[in-house]
Amino acid sequence: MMNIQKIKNEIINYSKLIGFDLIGFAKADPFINEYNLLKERKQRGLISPFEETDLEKRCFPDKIMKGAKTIIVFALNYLNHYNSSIRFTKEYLEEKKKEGVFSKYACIVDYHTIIKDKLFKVAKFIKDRFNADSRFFVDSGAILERAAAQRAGIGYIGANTCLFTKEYGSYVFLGEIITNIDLPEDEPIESLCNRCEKCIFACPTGALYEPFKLNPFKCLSYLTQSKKAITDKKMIKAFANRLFGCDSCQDVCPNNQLKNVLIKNHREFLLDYKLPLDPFYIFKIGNKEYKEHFGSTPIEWRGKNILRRNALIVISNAGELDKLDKNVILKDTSEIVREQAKVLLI
Ligand code: B12
Ligand code: SF4
Ligand code: SF4
Repeated sequence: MMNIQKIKNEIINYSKLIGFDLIGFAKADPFINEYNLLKERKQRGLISPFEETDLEKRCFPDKIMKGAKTIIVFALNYLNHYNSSIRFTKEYLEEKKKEGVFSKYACIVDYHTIIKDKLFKVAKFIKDRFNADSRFFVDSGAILERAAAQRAGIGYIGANTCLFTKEYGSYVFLGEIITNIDLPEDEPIESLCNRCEKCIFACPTGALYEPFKLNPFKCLSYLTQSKKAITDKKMIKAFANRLFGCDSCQDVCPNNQLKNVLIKNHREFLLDYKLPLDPFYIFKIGNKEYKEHFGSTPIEWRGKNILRRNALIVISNAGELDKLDKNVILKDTSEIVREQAKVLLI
């Protein structure tokens, strides 16, 4: 068997060659602190539907792969010349009041596809070159990606619960490979979170109810994807003109200011057209146009009517609901849109 440091270097070199920005290695040991944290979250009813409910699976890597020895964590920067100018600050949202805004991760090509493709290649490389088994994950509820990234020295977790890298701030997607080769681990890095709490003050809904603690059900990133009408008037107001996703707690962080972070401009994330931002157009969008505009973005999988529900809220928050025919929107073919219309018209 080849020297393990050499194997590690080969994996790093190959991963960089196919475009990953950061690669870190961690032991596939249990995540005990996180297990206790998740048990507490479960008791408080704070596990979102996007998460695996089997906490053992999430915190004990050998429950997802027998003989797991190493977790290799990958980060990919997603800022480019199209999305990096979008800043979810109060001023920016106010300036764009009559237009909708998409968060930076949402208005580009779906990261699941891009990262899965790269992880598949690395897993194949590991199999072909070292005859070792691996399993890969991106955004699957089954692995705590931020905790794994922290352990692998990719970055640190800030008070807004995001994983920050020194190079790219928190504007990175994460992916992992769990393998049965025992590779040398990397050291966690020092945190640059100065606990200024700018992220907490910027959160418009109180979802970040204390540093490092997030209530997913109050988070606008969650609510813009939820399959129910938003009934709480305070939440509706806080929605402002968000069409999908929320970046407020990231964009205000001193460690995420564009002068401090690198923009990689990975071409594979770029759409070759601009997304429509007019909430009226989006509200009336047909299936064909929805597919054309959003088919390759991460917005697509939630379906057209969730985006139309969000557009209706944006129109209402801009004080322009009277431009739509009340009787038509109350009889919309989509139940979620009808329910939202009822709430907004009361
Ligand atoms: C469910 C989920 C959501 C939910 C809940 C988010 C949450 N914070 O829990 C919702 C829909 C709200 C969401 C929103 C977003 N998400 Co999300 N989400 C996930 C998912 C599937 C699971 C997250 C999870 O396990 N949450 C449960 C909590 C307990 O875990 P945690 O966030 O890791 O919490 C850690 C900290 O709280 C920390 N901690 C707790 N106490 C303390 C104390 C101290 C002192 C310290 C240092 C740390 C610490 O330990 C916890 C465990 O690691 C992951 C993918 C994955 N499998 O990990 C993506 C993931 C976390 N999401 C991601 C993204 C991009 C987002 C958004 C930025 C999207 C957007 N722009 O709208 C927002 C960010 C909102 C935010 N502030 O977190 C990326 C994050 C990348 C990064 N750089 O951090 C991930 C990793 C997906 C990916 N593969 O890239 N998400
Ligand atoms: S805004 Fe301040 S408290 Fe929040 S993550 Fe950034 S440095 Fe930490
Ligand atoms: S993504 Fe938006 S709503 Fe969610 S915690 Fe951050 S600022 Fe709050």
